[in-house]
This record gives sequence, structure tokens and C-alpha cells, in this order.
Amino acid sequence: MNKLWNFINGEFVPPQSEKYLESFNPATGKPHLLVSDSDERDVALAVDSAKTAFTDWSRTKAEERAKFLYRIADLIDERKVKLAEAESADQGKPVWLASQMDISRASHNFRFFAGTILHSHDRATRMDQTAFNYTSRKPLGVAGLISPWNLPLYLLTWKIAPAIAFGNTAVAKPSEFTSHTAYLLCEIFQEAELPNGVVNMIFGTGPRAGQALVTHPDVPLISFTGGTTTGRAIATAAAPMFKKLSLELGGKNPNIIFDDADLEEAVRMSIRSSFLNQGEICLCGSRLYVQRGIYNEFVEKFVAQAKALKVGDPREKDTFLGPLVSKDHLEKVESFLKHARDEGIQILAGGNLPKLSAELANGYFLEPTVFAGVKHVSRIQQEEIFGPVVSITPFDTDEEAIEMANGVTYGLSATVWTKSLQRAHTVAEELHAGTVWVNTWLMRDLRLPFGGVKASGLGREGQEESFEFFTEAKTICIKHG
Ligand code: TXE
Repeated sequence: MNKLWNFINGEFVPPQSEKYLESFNPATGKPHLLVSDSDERDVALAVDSAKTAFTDWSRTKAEERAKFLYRIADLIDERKVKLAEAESADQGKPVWLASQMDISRASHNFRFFAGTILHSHDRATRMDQTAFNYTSRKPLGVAGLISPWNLPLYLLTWKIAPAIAFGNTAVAKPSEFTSHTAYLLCEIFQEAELPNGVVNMIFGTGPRAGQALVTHPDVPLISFTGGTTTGRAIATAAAPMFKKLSLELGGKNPNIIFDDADLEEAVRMSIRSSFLNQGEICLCGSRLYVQRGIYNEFVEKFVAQAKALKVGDPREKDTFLGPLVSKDHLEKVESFLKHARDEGIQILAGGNLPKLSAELANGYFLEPTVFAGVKHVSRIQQEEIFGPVVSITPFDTDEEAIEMANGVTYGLSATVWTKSLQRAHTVAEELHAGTVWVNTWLMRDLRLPFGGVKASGLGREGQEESFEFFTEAKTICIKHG
């Protein structure tokens, strides 16, 4: 079986422990890769390599750095099919989705930040005729980048690209469940002749390799995407070391459909925002709130379309849901189904493990599931399930919808369906969310900030925000009058 070695100083090297973790293909339930089970020794080697590389890389001209990032983006595009198939076999999503979303956004991330550093600007002010102030920004050093298993290459490159674009070097640790495309990305770094040590990739578990990276004294900033519980552990470990932190955590996002919405479009897009990537996107709209006037019609259409979604082999073009990422995660999501049944919650669709072919019989598949009549205080409404499981709840007034939407500890994103411009602005302003989509979902413009409020994390990533996060500002004041 293929062993994924760490990538340190431009070379693939085995873990110091010489131990490996089995990584499973979630469609078959069979191990298909061995992932380095790294520890603090591997992290130390990677950080040393990144520190050495930082001296030259941080002084490289932006134009030079941009050339490397554009080359990496081109190589990602050239290897799109191989990357999409690897992503699908690792994470479970359909190959078409891996290609359309994860791999495309991965090359976009490198291109976007390559362009950003060619046009970024700083601030300067005049104090009458006596002094001139300007901001001088510098990269911080070795960036610690930790990414999750749901959008593996997409979210990993969303950290690596800005980190190195702004002149830092990096030690990245992808999720142990989905390490393959991170490994293939390192082959691309070699092909692009990215200077050794600029990006180092460490594979392994969170508590061992991840924790060692978070607490390493020569890593001044940590960019993390993952669960809120883990985000809390990372913040606890990093805060006493005064590290810069960006935490993109979980979500429990409302999807509010008013009775003046374009019903067909709202149903079509709500199916995507509920079940795309098996519902394993922190931005999924897992709480649907539908105004009473259209509730029955919406539910009828939505349930029919949910039942019609194909759950199956992620290699097939008409598959909409592949398996969930791991057996443990499937069991976690199933525990919510059991809880719903214990609470006597109405199941309008799904709720079962689908019967599939012998080859897929041991895969981690789950039918798209729709609940109704869920009490606001239920765990189903309050906790991030992170699977193909949504609830639909009727409401009467705008105020009632806003109150229910805001009534959870999370605040990552929200979606609003209405044809009224006035209502769109008013409701969007009232929602506790870092991003609000109106009559659409998952449209991402990297020029604008992204991130959550409340338990969905802290920090923002986007053009200006990544510039601020991945550099540190110094203000220089020169008296001349
Ligand atoms: O994430 P974890 P998991 C949510 C979702 C999911 C839950 C847990 O609800 O069920 O989080 O998922 C590394 N120090 N989201 O287990 O544990 C770990 O190795 C340093 C939402 O995948 O947060 C992996 O690389 N690192 C989220 C990364 O952190 C640690 C997407 C994420 O793992 C660590 C994914 C530690 N102590 C899950 N513990 C989103 N917002 O998109 C773990 N890691």
C-alpha cells in the first residue's frame, strides 16, 4: 500500500516513528493508503527547514513569488483528474464534485493570491506639514496551517497560498483522514521547483502532530479550520504563547425561505446547500425555516427531490451523495438519527443506511435525511451534525425567523430567499453570521472577508484580511517639518 511520507525541505522522508496510520476509502471501507504517523520530532525538522528557507523566501520579490504560485496553479489544473479521483477516494465525495469544487478552487486560491501580492498596497498619512507616517508590513516567519477532512485540498491551499504569497514559509498538517491530495500537492511543489523548505507537509493525527505544531515556539501564527471543540483546544494551547490565531470552526447555518421567494430556485438550491458533499461543509444550510404560506408546497417539492438524489458510487457521474468520510463520523451522525427517533421527531425522508452493491456494502453511506417538527431546543437544531441531515420548520413573521435563526451558539453563514430588496437588507443585517447569501449559496469572492462569529470561530480570511493575518504591520513616523 502507498505510504505517504512527510515532505520536508523539498524531499519526501519517512516519519521518525516509522509508524503509519491506515487511511480508508470510505466507499468500500477498505484501507487504501498508509499515512505517516508523525510526532514532535518530524514537526521540529519541518519547522527548522521552514525557518532556514524563510531568510531568502521573505526577501524574494513579490513578482518572483507570484510566478511560483501561478506555476503551481497551472500544475494543479494539469493534474485535475488525478487530484479529483484521489480526493474522492479519500473523502467520499463524488469525483465530479471534487473536480468542480475542490480542485478548481485549489488552483484559484494560488492564482488569486499570486495576483493579490502584485497589487497590494499599504497606508500612509500626512500630519500637516510636520510628519509623514507609513505602514510597513513584513511576513511573520513559519506559518502553522492545520486543515480538515471535508474539503481537503480546497481548505489546505486556502491557507498555503496566502501564507507563502505574503513571504512566510509554512508547515502544514492536513487531516489524517484525507491526506492524499496534500501529498500530491507536494509533488507539484517539487515540479514547480518551489525552493526547498518554503512549504513542508507533516502527516499524522491532531493530538500528536497537530499539537506539536501548535505549541512549537518558532511558529508565530496558526491558521486552523476544523471543529469548534478542537478550535478551543488549539486556542487554549496557543494563547499563552501569544500566537496569531485564525480559527474557522463549525456552523449550524439557517436557510430562511420567505413566501415571496422564487420557490423552484429556492428548492433547487436548498437541496444543494443541504446535501452537497454529503452535508459535510461547514457552510451547509442544515436548518431550513419556511414561511407558512408556502410551507406545504416547499416541503412536498423538497422531500421529493431529496428522495430522488442518488446515493452511491462516487465514481459515477450521476451520484450526488457519496459516503461520509469515516466509520466514526457515520456513527456520530447516526447517533443524531437515534436521538431524533427517541424525541419522536418526524422523519420526512431518509434516515436509513442505503442498500448498495456488494463492492460498496461496507461503505459509510447514509440517505439524505429530512426532519420536521423539531423543537428549537433540540440537539438536532442546536448541534452541528455535519452530515446529510436537515430540519424544516415553519414560521410566520420575519422577526420569528430571525430569532430562531440566531438562536444557536454558531454564526458562520446564513441564506435568505426573498424577492423583496428591503427584506433582504433588513434580515441580512439582523442575522448572526459572518456571511449571508441572498437568493444564492456558496458564492465565494476571496476579495471579501470570510469567517464566523460566536462559536464559529475568530479571524477572517480574504484579500485584505489574509494580508493582515499573514503579515505584521509596523508604523513608521518621520518628522520632517
Ligand atoms: O475535525 P478536527 P474533525 C466539524 C464537524 C466535525 C467536527 C470534527 O462537526 O464532525 O468538526 O471533525 C487536527 N491540535 N468540522 O474530527 O478534529 C486534525 O488532525 C492540533 C467543521 O475532522 O477539528 C485535522 O487536521 N490539531 C470544519 C484538523 O485538526 C488538531 C471542517 C481538523 O480536525 C488537534 C471539519 C489538536 N489538538 C470538521 N485535534 C469546518 N468548519 O469546515 C485535531 N487536530
